[in-house]
Amino acid sequence: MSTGQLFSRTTQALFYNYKQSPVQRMLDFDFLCGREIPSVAGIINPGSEGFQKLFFGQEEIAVPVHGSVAFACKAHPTADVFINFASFRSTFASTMDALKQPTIRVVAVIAEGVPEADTKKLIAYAGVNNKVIIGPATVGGIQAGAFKIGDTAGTLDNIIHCKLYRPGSVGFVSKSGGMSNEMYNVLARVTDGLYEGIAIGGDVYPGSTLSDHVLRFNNISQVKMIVVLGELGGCDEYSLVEALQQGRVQKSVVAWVSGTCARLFKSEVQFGHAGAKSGGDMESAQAKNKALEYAGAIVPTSFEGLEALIKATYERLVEKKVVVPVEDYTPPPVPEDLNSAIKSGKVRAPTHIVSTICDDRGEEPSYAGVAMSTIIDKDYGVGDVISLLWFKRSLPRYCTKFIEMCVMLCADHGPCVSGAHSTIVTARAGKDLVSCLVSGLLTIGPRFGGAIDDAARYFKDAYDRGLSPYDFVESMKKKGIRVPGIGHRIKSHDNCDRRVELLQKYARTHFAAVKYMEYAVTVETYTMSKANNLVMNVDGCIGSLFLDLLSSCAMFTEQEIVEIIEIGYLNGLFILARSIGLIGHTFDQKRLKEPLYCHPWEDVLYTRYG
Ligand code: Q5B
Repeated sequence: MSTGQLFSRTTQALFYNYKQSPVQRMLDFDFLCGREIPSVAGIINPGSEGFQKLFFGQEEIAVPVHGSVAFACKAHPTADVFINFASFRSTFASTMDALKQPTIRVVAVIAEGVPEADTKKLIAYAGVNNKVIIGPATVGGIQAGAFKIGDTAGTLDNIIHCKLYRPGSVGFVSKSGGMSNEMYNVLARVTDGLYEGIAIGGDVYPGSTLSDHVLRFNNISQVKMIVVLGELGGCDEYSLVEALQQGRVQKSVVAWVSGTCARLFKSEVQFGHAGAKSGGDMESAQAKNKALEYAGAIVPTSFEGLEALIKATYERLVEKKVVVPVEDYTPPPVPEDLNSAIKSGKVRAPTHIVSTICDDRGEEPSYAGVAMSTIIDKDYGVGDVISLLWFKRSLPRYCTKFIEMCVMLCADHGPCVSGAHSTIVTARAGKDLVSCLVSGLLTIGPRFGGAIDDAARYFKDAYDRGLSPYDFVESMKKKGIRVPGIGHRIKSHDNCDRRVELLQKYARTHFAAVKYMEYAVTVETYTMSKANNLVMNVDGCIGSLFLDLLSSCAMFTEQEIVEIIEIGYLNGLFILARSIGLIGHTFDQKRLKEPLYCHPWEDVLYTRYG
């Protein structure tokens, strides 16, 4: 790096307080410039470590994330620029932390509103320790074709338009970041472009001044002319006047101090920047422009004249062969992010998930097209919600009430059944709620609670084929299959299952037809002639009654009914219902602070046979 250079094509930075967009913009700029290594070596996100996935051209790279400035500097000893995106509240501490690191040479402070007292301390520390601060309240800076700080120069389109992907011959320094963008445009139009541009920031006390950078540019051989854009307020421009008067700047300086309109106001005017306010006469744009011109800068009579003067100065330098205009080329295209390309309609991409039951976009989520507010306003019950989310239609209330009855009646069946037992043992082993619930749910299957779908399948098939109960049960026996929905461990002819009675009574009253259930009853009559406990159980009852609901409510085609049975919707009713009880058993055990369960030895037959 020649004297005065802040950056090069190998400069790497540490980025404090991760913001995806500016970091990605830096990497996109790198790719555009043909840099070989990314300009962001690492990210510092206090308290978190790992990596962030970002793009370097088309390639996805992992940029390391560090939890502290010291760790980051140790991990990346060649990264000598620190880009600080901390808020104004934490800027002082993090900037001071960075300035104290021997590896850090340049610190860019982006935050606005940093207390002046803090900035003064940072400036003092940087001065003694030979470090450069850009900012606060700045967008940063850029060395064309080499390195860019954060959001400097805006979008990729603007960077390409302003030819910032390759170095030109102009050194530019301004207070305003916004005006820098405007000026990069002007420079691309009337010169061979920018070499380096710095926005020192609009605070009263900038970390580095206009003259600091002009003097640097004066030492950079590639910079052939210098453009300065000052602002009313403060006295920063006078140090440049002094440098010019002392002959410390040999290169042509075109300068303009904006804010001449402040004179039109009767009282003191504060412009956008903290430092940009009309103060005494010396601080006026007019006085500064005059002083700069007097000291030898090329100063137009108005901002409108600035572009023409830059052009004339540049052409004179070309004529004198001080500037040999750089040759232009087309930079490589930077791949556009898929999201922005989709947004602008440039590309289309196939979706990876299809969902038809719930839409959470927009102002209010909806279930199968019914808005949440309708569900609440119209007093929908959980059966109506199941109807919408499982069957994608609003079933009549007598149907959804039947669903609710199934859920309520199957919510629990005591602590001794398979599911509850498992959940209780799990809870007593100290496991969390989800584990306890899941251990119980995992017992649901063909013998316990999960026979509803099979009951529906077999009853439907037997009834539709016109099989007599005898033929049906005996054919099942021949195949070695127990009739799903028939049989119970406890319940029998003399110990009826009240749940079955209640559901049957409701269906007989409200359903248009109960042919499948009546068929199941005839099967039950036959199986009970074999054994007292071969009753229609709750699974068989729900399975057969749901067939009746589906076929008699006139809201499903035969094809849809077959699909519902084939997919196996109906075990879902038991799973949903029993989750309520299993959760209850978990809380119960935890509330009782029951110790670890151990099954008694006496209750186990220890044998070597079997
Ligand atoms: N036999 C439920 O059996 C159970 C027969 C059968 C023809 C049958 C059994 C069965 C079908 C599956 C089913 C849901 C395993 C049940 C539920 C929820 C619950 C649970 C709760 C709750 C009970 C003795 C003799 C044998 C068998 C014959 C038995 N079932 N024949 N069709 N279906 N059912 N599951 O009492 O000649 O001696 O060899 O698999 O519908 O899970 O409350 O507990 O809310 O939590 O252990 O209600 O019926 O009788 O297996 O010793 O059989 O009867 O062939 O004959 P058991 P087993 P044999 S509701």
